[in-house]
Amino acid sequence: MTYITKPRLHHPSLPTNKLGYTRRDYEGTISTLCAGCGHDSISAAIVQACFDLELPPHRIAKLSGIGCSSKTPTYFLGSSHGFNSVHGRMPSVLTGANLANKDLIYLGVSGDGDSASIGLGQFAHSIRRGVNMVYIVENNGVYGLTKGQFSATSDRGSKSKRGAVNYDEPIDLIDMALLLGASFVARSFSGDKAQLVPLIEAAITHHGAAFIDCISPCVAFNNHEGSTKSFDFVREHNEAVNRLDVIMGRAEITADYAPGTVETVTQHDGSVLRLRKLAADYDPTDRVAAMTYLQERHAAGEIITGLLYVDPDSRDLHDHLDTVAQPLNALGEAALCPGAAALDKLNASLR
Ligand SMILES: Cc1ncc(C[n+]2csc(CCOP(=O)(O)OP(=O)(O)O)c2C)c(N)n1
Ligand code: SF4
Ligand SMILES: [Mg+2]
Repeated sequence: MTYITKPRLHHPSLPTNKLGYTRRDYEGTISTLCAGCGHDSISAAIVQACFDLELPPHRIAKLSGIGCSSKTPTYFLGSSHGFNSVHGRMPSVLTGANLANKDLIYLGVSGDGDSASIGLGQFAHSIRRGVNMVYIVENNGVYGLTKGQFSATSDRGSKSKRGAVNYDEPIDLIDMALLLGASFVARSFSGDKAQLVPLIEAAITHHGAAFIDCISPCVAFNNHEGSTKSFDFVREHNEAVNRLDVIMGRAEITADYAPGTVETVTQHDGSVLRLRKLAADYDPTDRVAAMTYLQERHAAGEIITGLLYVDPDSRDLHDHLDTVAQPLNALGEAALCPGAAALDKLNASLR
């Protein structure tokens, strides 16, 4: 038996959203990950975000590669579409699915091994193409599933469980996402649900490539002294630049804040991101300044979290390709195959 179904019994007075679903309706099977694994907290945050946004589960497609992180889509959104692909290949499968049916919400779940090693090229191209998706890397700095080898995001000088030192420079997927043109970039920590849930909600409402690097400690192989991805290390070095609220449907903003401490960003679909500034000089709409700030703070040993960059006027792959409004998988044969005369005309226009 490769999965354990959750018992359907639950408290009769669990809150429901406007679709009539409880939080349980967004869950999957029982997790088989190690007790305490950070990845399970990310699954719980995804469940909460989809419940809060009142998303119909059948409108969501979850895709992943290979790894403990990539196993997690089995543990959430049990009624959604799912595709568990090959190691590092989630982005191309997601891109293809998105091109065929742009009406679904695409959730790509990956690991640091899956995205920063074997899938680095795939990660890069899906981001630079602006595929409309939420791409979450559950970053624990190791290959958890294959028993704790250093991954490409392990910091130089950090130590494995057995004391071996990593001499390689790390790849920072946030730096790469910014450089490659992602229109939404955030970093969070699996141990900070209050920060992570609104970031996932904002990423879902974002139109374009939304990337979240979520530090997610591996309790089996990378939670010891000498690791920079352990619960203790991340808690001690975590510096959030802002705190986010997502307001759907232009609801009135009622909370009171001191002038200058709140920044609002209105997205494509009318949703408003309300950012309570924790670092006074941080502007999440300035890509170049964000890159400089992150490099400087990284050199000072800090792990910067929060919404790091957002482009409110973002475009996606379909905008770039100027595809028709109707999803391609819903077009009939006549539209997809306009016939020899139309092809002759096109060929003639290119001569
Ligand atoms: C083509 C291929 N190469 C190697 C492997 C072996 N393998 C499975 S998972 C994995 C690394 C997983 O690490 P990560 O993506 O960080 O996920 P984690 O388990 O840490 O969540 C590797 C190397 C594989 N399954 N397929
Ligand atoms: S090996 Fe690590 S990443 Fe995998 S389930 Fe266990 S704690 Fe999580
Ligand atoms: Mg990993």
